[in-house]
Amino acid sequence: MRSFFLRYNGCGDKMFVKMIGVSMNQGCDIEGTQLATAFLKQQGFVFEDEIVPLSELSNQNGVKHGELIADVCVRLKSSVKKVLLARDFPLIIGGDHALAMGSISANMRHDRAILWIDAHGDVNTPQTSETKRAHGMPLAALMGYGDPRFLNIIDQPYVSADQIIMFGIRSLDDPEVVFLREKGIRYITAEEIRDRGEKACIEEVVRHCKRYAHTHISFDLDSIDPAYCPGVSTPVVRGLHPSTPLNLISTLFNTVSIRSMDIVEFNPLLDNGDSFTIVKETLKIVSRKVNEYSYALNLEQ
Ligand SMILES: [Mn+2]
Repeated sequence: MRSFFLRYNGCGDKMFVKMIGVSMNQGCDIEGTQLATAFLKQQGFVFEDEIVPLSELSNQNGVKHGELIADVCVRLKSSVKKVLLARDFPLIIGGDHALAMGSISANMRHDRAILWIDAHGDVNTPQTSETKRAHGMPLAALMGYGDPRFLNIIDQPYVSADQIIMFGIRSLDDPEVVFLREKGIRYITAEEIRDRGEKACIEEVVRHCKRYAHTHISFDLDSIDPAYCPGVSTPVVRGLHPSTPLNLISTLFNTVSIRSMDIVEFNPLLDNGDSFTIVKETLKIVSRKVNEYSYALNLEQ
């Protein structure tokens, strides 16, 4: 299988999607997400780079595997930067969601929207987190709140609340609700999507993203209901139908400039094939949209 798709990127060069695998599960401490890259490679997907955690580093200061995760994010950040500098499209494959501290900090700009598709808020800090797992903390860290080792990854100015819009949320800890309300972050819950309808909610996200030059999408598969997407480490019931985030992502690629994207929390050990299908569908959308002409990846296997 060849790698990837072409589009003129304004400089007369062709744009390629470059997949970067992050073989990390230490942010959630449940077996499986660290195997996603190896699984996808077995299926024939081509990766530009793979970030593998170093052997166990210090586990101190409250956050589980904090040093190891910070190290992974620093290396991921430079890998993503390299792809961006070549004017290609970085597609980061998790791995748990803690990796977003690395992928997003590679291109921290005030003119960029961040779309966070997730069941969870991911705005805990070491003080508020009950589990002390880093995959519940990346968005707070990107805003400047969290473990100093994580803040070291991130360049200032930090992400501001205005830049962020969240979609599919339905599992928030009490301190996360306080955080989101205090900062004024717009989060669209799964319930609101059912009540107001998918179309109206997608339109709201599009309006948000249009206010910025570029958008980063961070797509956590646990936004989808576990009945349709069982291959995730921390499932939450009453989630989205798979078509909802896929329609959202497809609409955004049609209407705004998407510059980078994460697909996280894919756990092949817990999957029955349905989550893999959703990953492939997502990759199809990205490949078709990034390449105006054709897509070289054969995803019809
Ligand atoms: Mn998440």
